[in-house]
Amino acid sequence: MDKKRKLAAAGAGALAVAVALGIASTADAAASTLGAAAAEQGRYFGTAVAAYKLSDSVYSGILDREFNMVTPENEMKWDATEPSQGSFSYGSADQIVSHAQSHNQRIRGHALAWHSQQPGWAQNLSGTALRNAMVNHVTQVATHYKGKIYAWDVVNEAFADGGGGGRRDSNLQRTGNDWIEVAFRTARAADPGAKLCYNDYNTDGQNAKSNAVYAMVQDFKSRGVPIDCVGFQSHFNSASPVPSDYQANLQRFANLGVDVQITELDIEGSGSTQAENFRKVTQACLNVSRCTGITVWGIRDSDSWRASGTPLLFDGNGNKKAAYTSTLAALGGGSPTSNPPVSSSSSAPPSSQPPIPSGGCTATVSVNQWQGGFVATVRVTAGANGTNAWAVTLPLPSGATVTNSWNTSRSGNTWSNVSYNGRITAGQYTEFGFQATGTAGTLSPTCAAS
Ligand code: 9MR
Repeated sequence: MDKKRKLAAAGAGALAVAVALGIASTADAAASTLGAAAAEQGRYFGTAVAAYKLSDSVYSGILDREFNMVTPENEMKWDATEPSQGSFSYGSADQIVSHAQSHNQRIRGHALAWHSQQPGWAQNLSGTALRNAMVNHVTQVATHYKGKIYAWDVVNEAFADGGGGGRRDSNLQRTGNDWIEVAFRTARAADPGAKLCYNDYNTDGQNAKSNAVYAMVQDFKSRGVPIDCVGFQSHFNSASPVPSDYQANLQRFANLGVDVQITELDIEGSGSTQAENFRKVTQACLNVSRCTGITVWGIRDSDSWRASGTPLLFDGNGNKKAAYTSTLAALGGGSPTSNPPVSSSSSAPPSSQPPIPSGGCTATVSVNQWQGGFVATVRVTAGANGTNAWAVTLPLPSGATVTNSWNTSRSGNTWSNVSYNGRITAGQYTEFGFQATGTAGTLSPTCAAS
């Protein structure tokens, strides 16, 4: 039998199994969207969003179908959120947050402290007055969004380009070299449940600039300055291509004990070259276990800050490009035959004898606890036969109250898969999480698969 027919036969066998078990076909098909495919890999797939475009139905249709993480493109920046000193304006950012929350999308906050897009009044401050204004800004904005943010870009683009390996000159830098750690400590105090990231560009490969960021993260880790993640913007074009050591660079940061995230991905170009570049970047993230997700910097080419370079996954009409297909395939999604459902029973005898569906699953939990609350991330790993669906039993101590959750559906102490993350290939995992008030204590999850 040739390869194609073999795959088709395996697919048909698995379909019969699914029908015999009464399992919804959505749980069995390879994930057909970026967000669902990434979730099956224990990761997210996000995009930058502009509030004023949410009323465009093509735009929001793609957003809500494909993405499960959202970064406000400009709406949470200093100029937008504090246009005059001490007077905060959250309208557009709140619009994005409530849209995301009602569509099961998490939020990357961007950006608390940055030399650019400062309101005029801040640009005119210096010294202690600016330092105090920055601290107040971080406190106010992080408090306003407390409990709603997966990760904050606490500090953005603070290092200089070129070979010097130093800090970028800015009014913030001139308040003292410790301004970055002050911003991180302030953000942690305001929203202890959010991951705190340093975010930059031209740090995607190993070079003087990324070495300087690396040294800062290493220093923060050794002195207990709170930092949880590093964002790699990943704006690529022919003058600044995907570096050959991209994955190695992500890995060396992950080895410092932080998550890494691809935060503003766009790659100028078209056709198969662009598709291959997106595949490479996606694969690099998948190959680094602490690479928790990928965000592209806009939905359609026409939404891009560099629209003329057509750097995104959808064309101006909202059609999927070759780069979309290669990205989805790299995530393990796509047409069912390209990634046939796992079931040891696809070659099992006829349906009178129901095939054994499961090789079981295991669940582990990691907790980020702070005074009064915690975030739990639960990893569900499939046993030898893979899973079609799973349920994790996780009793919480009394006094703990869940305030929100993601990638799961909860009933009491039982946390189940949702439509897009029930099927896990043997040995692979997916992750879900929740935030709660109270104290986590020792959590002991148990997992059941079908
Ligand atoms: O995409 C953003 C664009 O709409 C703004 O005009 C621009 C202004 O600074 O910022 C763009 O987003 C930037 C991001 O916030 C930080 N990294 C570089 C991004 C592209 O310039």
